[in-house]
Amino acid sequence: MAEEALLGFLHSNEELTDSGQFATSIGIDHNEIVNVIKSLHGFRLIEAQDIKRESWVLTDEGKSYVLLGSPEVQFFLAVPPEGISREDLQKKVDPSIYKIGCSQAAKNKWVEIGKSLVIRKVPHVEDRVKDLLKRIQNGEVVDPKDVDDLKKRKLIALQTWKGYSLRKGPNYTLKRTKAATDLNRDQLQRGDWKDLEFKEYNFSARGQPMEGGHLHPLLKVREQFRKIFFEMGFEEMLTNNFVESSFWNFDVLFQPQQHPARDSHDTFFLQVPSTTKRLPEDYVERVKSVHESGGYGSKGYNYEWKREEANKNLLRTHTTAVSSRMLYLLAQKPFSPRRYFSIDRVFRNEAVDRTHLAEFHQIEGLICDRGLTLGDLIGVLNDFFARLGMSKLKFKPAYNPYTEPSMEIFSYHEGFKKWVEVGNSGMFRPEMLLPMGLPEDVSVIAWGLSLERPTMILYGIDNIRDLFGHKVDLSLIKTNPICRLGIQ
Ligand code: FB9
Repeated sequence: MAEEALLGFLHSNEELTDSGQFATSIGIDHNEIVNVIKSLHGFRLIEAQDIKRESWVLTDEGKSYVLLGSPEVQFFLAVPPEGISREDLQKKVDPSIYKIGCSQAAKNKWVEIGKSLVIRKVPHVEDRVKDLLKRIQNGEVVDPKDVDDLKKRKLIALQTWKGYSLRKGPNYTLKRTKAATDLNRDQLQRGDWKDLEFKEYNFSARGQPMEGGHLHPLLKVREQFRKIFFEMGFEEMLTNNFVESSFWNFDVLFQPQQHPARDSHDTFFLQVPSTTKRLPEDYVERVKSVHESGGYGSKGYNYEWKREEANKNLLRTHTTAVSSRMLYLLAQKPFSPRRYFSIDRVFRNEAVDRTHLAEFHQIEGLICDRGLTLGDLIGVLNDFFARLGMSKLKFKPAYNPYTEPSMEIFSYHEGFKKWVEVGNSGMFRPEMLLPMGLPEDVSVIAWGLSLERPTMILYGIDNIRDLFGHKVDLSLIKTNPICRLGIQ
């Protein structure tokens, strides 16, 4: 109806100058006309120009004064010619009118407000405010000074009306045929496809939102790291045990039993089951011996190593516990070089802050081969981080209980214009490798970093709770962009 009326009007008129007046003339709501105009404009059947009109309309308070009179007149009329006590007047006049009416009537010098008596000062008054409001309601022009006074009293408000003036567009037609949106078998067989007008493809239209599963940013970044490790010939280690014994998490790494990291302030120990059930006894003896009295060229730590300490179960503090298990298994058969990696959760009983929780995902890579040197470690680190887009590295000597030498890894971040610590690395000590049974000329280079740090930087998240945990906004999970790291 509205579409036919609009197209019909333009069929016999050059221009439809005002969509608002047109809507009134055909008795259709202007909003409905506007929707039709937007659709016809989209298909170029019409050309629409915006019209914007501002007009004053009465507020609810203003409308009530047109009906009941202005508060000052209501107040004046409540004062009898002989005067009235203030107490009686307050009972007579509506409380919502009294205060405004009293001040306005006094300001107009219509009444005199004595200590106890209110008297008239004029015999009668004109309700000018009511008259002005009625004229504005009728669309009449009113003196700007009066408009300003009424606006200040919040009796009128400015209303902006938006409409359109219309002309025929390049695709104008008196009756719009519904554009066909697909070509089907019947149309082809009947041949009436020849008479159809097909809707143009809107290549800028956004696709329908995919309702389905969504990957968490951490998982997207993890996939990029897995891809890089696989490209570099690494195999993924099995990391499906959050619970570990202190033996595999610390002792086999030659980490002494009195090391602070093994304290319950830094580590989550389990109450049930508090101890591990089974360890390879021959290997335990070699680990005990290397801690107490060294061997393999090492003098050891010279303390009494306790089995019950090694038996304690904990939540693994690093994925290096997984690396130690893999290397031990590797040492139980004839040696062949290997490249392993792992990416999984680790747990530390440490103070939490904006960027650290009591757990994080550790990424760890290791290469086990004969005659590896620190140069090989630096080389593989440059290759690995270059694939992440970080080509400018520098290394700083560091200390780890289970690697010697050890290096902190730094990369120059062009965005932050500063060096950012991107990981830690080192060569596993002989006191770790040789008790496992690995050949003497085999060395292992390894490095680690976290998954959360790169993910937070890549996704511009500065609080870890927005990325991980029960407060994560699900819309982040649904709408986070794809992650493409480094060389593709
Ligand atoms: O991830 C870290 N930083 C990082 C990594 C990537 C990155 O990419 C950006 C896109 C550009 C940005 C930053 N770090 C290691 C360094 C710091 O964030 C540090 O403050 C936090 N570290 C964690 C441990 O903190 C409790 C990150 C985590 C970490 C540290 C060391 C290892 C693993 C994870 C290790 C190891 C290791 C060493 C030798 C042999 C085997 C494993």
